[in-house]
Amino acid sequence: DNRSQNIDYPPWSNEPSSNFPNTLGKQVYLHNVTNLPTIQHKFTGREKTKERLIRERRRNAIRKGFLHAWRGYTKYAWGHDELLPVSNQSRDNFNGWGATIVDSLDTLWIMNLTREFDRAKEFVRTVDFTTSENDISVFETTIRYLGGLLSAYEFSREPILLEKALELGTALLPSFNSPSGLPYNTWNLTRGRIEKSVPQLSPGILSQAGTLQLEFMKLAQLSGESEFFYKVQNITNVLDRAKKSIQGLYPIQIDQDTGEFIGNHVSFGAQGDSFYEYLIKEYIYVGGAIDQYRRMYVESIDSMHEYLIEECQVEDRSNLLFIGELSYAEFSENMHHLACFVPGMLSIGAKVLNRPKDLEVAIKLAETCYWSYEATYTGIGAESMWFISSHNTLNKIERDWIESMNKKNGVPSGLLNISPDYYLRPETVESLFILYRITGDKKYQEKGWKIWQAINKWCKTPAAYSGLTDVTSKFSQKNNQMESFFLAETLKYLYLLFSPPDFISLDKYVFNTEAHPLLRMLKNSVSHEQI
Ligand code: DMJ
Repeated sequence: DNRSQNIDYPPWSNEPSSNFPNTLGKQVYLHNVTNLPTIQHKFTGREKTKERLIRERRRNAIRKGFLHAWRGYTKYAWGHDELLPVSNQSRDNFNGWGATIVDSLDTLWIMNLTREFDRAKEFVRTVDFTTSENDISVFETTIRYLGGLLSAYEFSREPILLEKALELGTALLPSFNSPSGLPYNTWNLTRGRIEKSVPQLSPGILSQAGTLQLEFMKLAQLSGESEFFYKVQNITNVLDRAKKSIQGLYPIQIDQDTGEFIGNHVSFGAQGDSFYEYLIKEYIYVGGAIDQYRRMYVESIDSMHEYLIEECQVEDRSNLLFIGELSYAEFSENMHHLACFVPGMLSIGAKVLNRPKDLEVAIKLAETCYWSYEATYTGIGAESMWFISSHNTLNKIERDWIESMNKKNGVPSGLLNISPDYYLRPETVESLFILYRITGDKKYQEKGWKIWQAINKWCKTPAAYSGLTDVTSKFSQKNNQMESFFLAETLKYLYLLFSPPDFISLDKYVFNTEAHPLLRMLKNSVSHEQI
């Protein structure tokens, strides 16, 4: 039975007690917040002057890159969600609340861009987060806007940022009012659920339902309203209880009416990814006080090792592993760029839960993610790759034919197929940053620097940075997109990779899936005094 032992006997109480100083709102006092094993490598010894100079030069280069993107956005797209970095127009794909501004707030703070931060903060004051013209994505709104506001609030303590987070969190709550309590994927803040009559058109998505918890728990902690916690805890409980054919592997679609999974497609890439990431991060956030998250994470990772990790067949690279998918128990050799967050997640979990094998696998998966950059003409990794696993039974003639086609098309050897576009995604540099902080191995900084050089070379436009249509080709076009996560995540992780290692320490913060750092609970820390 893989059901939680904790659901009916929660490890929190609703009686104020000085023994339980950490709270998730006024009604939830966490009993057992502990100081978990440390995550970061013990960086001892003084940095040599030459090394410091190189590191600082690189750090400044990333900051300059950020400013280039930011200035292009402010010049051509201020107040809109995103700049279109080739045509210098804008788009409003996140309800026109200025997604790039809100998503960038904490990066501005971290990079010490104070004037820019103040201007962005004043903009936030003008946004009405209570109404929406269109249906909005509950997940994207939560990770980009709510996460951005909460993180920036914890850094700056500017009351308006918490006020706006509370306004937005409150406006989103009705989207959880399905029969099971799982959120609808999209919600109209003004009119409610428009497509209610055709629920079969939009079953719940695992990553969307399972990646709200950190933000709503933090909102409960900071606002005093435990309701936010209860809502997302219920989602976790529904996912925990729903029947799975393999313990720990959650299908990516779930019915909001019944709370049961639909179909049997399992992925650590699109539509699954950050659900798994949040299990370990929630556990870390509450200082281990809610064991359910650890148990669910361990169940998932144990099954991931067993069913989803395989060896690649890449020439001259014997050690590379990749993470595939399962579709109705059939292994699929497809790995998305999105899944390159896995090495970071695994290595954090390896430290906190003392699981050395997870770190070994993380290191190998990170090698594969880096290889996916190194092996293309542009030095940038593709959106999706189909590997040839070591269990694949292709014969030599078939292999030779594939390799000759790969050569002709610029596809890295060892792949069956590729989706060659690039959206300025962060996952690989995210994992490099985390592995650097965990192992102290400077090779991760070198890899990150190479990636940045490639991005700067291929993606830079006169106004900002753009994604690409084909990372395998010297004729790659720019796709005229700069998602807000480029400023929120990709550039932040690169900047932190070249920052002193105790700056935004992983032992103090947990990052939401959009790279917004949130303060962790520590034993004896008092929630409302943390801010
Ligand atoms: C971001 O919005 C988040 O990192 C999310 O978890 C996945 N997709 C993008 C980045 O690729």
